[in-house]
Amino acid sequence: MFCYQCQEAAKGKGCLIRGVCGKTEKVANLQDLMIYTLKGIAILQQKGLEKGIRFPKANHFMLNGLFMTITNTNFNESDFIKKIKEALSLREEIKEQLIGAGIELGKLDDASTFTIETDSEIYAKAESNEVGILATENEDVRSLRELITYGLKGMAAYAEHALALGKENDDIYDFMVKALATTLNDTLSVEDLIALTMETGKFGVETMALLDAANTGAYGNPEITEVNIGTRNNPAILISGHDLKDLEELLEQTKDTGVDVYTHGEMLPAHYYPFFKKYPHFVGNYGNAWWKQNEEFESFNGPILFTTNCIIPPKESYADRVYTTGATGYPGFKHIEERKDDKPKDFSQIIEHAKKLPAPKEIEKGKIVGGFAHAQVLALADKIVEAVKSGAIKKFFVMAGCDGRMKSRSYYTEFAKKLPKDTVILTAGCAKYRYNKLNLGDINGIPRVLDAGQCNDSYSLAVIALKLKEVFQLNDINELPIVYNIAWYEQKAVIVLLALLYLGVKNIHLGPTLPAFLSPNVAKVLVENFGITGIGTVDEDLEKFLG
Ligand code: SF4
Ligand code: SF3
Repeated sequence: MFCYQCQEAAKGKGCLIRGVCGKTEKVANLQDLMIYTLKGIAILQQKGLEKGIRFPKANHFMLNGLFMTITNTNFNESDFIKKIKEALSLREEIKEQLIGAGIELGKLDDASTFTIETDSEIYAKAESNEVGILATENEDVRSLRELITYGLKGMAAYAEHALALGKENDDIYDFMVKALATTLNDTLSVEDLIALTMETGKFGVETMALLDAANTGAYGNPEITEVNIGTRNNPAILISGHDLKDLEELLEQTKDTGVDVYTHGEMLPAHYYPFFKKYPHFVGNYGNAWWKQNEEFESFNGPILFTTNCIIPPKESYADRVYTTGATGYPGFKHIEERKDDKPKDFSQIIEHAKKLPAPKEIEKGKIVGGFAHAQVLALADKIVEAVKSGAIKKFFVMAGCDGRMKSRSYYTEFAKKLPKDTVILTAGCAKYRYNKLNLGDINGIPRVLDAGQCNDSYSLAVIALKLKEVFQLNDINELPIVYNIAWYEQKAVIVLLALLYLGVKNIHLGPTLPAFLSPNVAKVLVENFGITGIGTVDEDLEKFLG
């Protein structure tokens, strides 16, 4: 195996034996084969697209297949084997359709033609040299191909959430197909791949806008909300991940059952949506970011439902209480099947399970405040502009992104604590857990930590920045008093980063370490054209950013 897609890549280079995330060598190889197969399908889809033929089933399959390979999403060999088999039969279906439409298939690469009969052949193919990341020998080409692929993974996750709410966009699918197919094209130059990387950012913005429209269309605009972090005395279910449709169905099915529902990690921002406030048994948020799940799931006592990443290998004490759905999976966890014929998912076994278990153990008390997505912040625009003009707010710090277990991430807590009182943090994603319980106070009633929501709601932060640029009549988004100090971990953060670059944001600080998949030359392009840098010590950085 060779994997270097996340911030925890072993020794800052790549995982070779077993992932730091817990991914086994076999799963890593199967994920590579999954991606390779999707690329082979994309090459065929592109032949159809050139003649105006789309393949909706393949588009949906692509979203789910990419999503399954995001860090901490799926650790199940059997899920990948099943999916790869489905991919191969889908691939042959597409070929038949193309031939039926009179389209010449021409000479096809291995990714579009290889065949497999048995599971052991799948394992053998997954291990073979032509399939993995290192199959691309040129380090810079490899780096750009992976950067684009990781961006597509993040895009796929967001597009799948939008799709669950009935929103999709063929332009996004067409781009994803083109980009996936292109990463196997050996005739492209480094310059071509850089252009494709920027285009990935453009479609990243479109996908986040689509998801924003889907979420706010279904559940209303997030609004200032106090979220309870204590517990009640009823049995309860903990829901984690990013999928709001799953949450809606779980809340409907737990209504009047005596079972409460709490959010964990990235599901916290669901509390900010007006729609979810109508459920009195939707009690609050339990715990912190994903990497604390070992201890927090243990003390929660009830069943846990994963709708997306981040899963970590469980402790035995709670493993039998964990359920997955959607793209997620883990050996031994029970899986809730997909919606069929427009019927909701069936969560009854989780609810029955919850009834037999004790209420959660309280681990903290109090409230956290959030709900500052674009509509809410723009409603406060006058107040914010006034505070900037009067000098009450000197600077904004965008500290969106991911949290993670690396010790060095304490940087973000210390940074938030040491920021002067006339600064405001704009956040989104699970990065917020490093400072959202610090009680950093407010400026003329505007809280000093404005949480827009999940990582995809970084889109809101971009909308806010563009609006402020307009209000202050600036020519360039970079003239705003905003510093970007972003934390990344997995591939959703990659698409957020590419989206910000596409929007013209410069001088982003990325930590706690720069991606292992950036070759020195690709890193140089990012530094020279966009001013991307890593982080230093808190004191050095504060001096630099405030100077
Ligand atoms: Fe290593 Fe991250 Fe890949 Fe897991 S996802 S194998 S931790 S690089
Ligand atoms: Fe967190 Fe996994 Fe990235 Fe959606 S839940 S931000 S790390």
